Amino acid sequence: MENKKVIFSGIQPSGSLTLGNYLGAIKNWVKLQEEYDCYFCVVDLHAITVRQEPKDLRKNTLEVLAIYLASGIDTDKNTLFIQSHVSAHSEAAWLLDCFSYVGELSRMTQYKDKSQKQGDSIPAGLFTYPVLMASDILLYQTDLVPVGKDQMQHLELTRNIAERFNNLYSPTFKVPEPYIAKEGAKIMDLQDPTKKMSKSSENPNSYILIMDPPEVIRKKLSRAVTDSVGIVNYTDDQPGVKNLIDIICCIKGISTEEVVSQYANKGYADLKKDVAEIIVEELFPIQEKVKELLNNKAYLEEVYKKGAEKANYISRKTLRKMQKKIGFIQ
Ligand code: AQP
Repeated sequence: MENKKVIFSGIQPSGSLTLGNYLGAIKNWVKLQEEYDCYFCVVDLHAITVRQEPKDLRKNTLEVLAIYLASGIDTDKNTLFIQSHVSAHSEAAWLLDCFSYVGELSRMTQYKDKSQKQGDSIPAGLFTYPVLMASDILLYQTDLVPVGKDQMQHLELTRNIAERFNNLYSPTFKVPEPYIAKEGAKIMDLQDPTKKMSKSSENPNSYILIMDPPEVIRKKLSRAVTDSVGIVNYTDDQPGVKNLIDIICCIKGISTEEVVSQYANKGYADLKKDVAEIIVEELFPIQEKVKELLNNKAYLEEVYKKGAEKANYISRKTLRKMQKKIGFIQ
């Protein structure tokens, strides 16, 4: 365990998780757990940057944890925990807020996008979100962070904050690198394939939820937006079809060329039907396991308590270092 590189990653319980969260994050994590010392977190503190109904937040938090487990994340090999159970995250975030600049935070494109939807009352937490993310990562002396393109800017900011702190005092944080997965694509919105599939989208037909029943998955796929070309090609000019091919490749572990050749004499209806069945086949066993786990709250509690204990121990060490260097009496 000691010599393994550290990985940190998390998902917000800001809704029920999508096929994008599964194929873009969780499915890859299962492969990482053999080689790395992984911290997989349910980032509930991040979720409240947008207003959440308390009962939904509780439900979604446990569901995310159950999905991690049901997808094959092993509690003996990894540290699985709920972010709000480890107070060092909030404490370190305040300290790092004081080492971050308004200018650099204003340049974050996710802030620009998300704040536009908030009208005049933009929560300050939405603005400082990347500093909390920096704290999440830096507290565990993380080597690698699995990130999609959308999160690269936040990781770059984390690296800048870490270097700034290290230069001002003395080396305190490991400066993390991005981990770009070999497999795993960006899964796009089924109704607007130029946008990423997102759990907070207003149109339920635009996403597949990990917990969607088979008939719902089939219906959503049959309504997926394609184009008028009529031939199954893997090209940016046919983003809807490209997205369906990506989904097959991610689940089956085959190349885009293989998929295209399989559909040489077939149309979009066949493609959509097959994609639906492939998704159902992949998700069904996970759904059954999630339901079983959600009926066993005592076990889930055991998992998140054990994870919080380890995460608290490790993160406190870094937090104490930060406090000491800043000049707080200990
Ligand atoms: N469509 C996607 N394709 C590939 N990967 C995706 N991820 C999310 N959507 C896709 C990956 O899931 C992890 C974290 O997700 P998150 O829920 O913490 O934040 P997010 O990226 O903002 O996801 P959503 O669904 O769009 O959430 P909301 O709607 O609440 O903002 C990351 O590894 C991300 O790459």
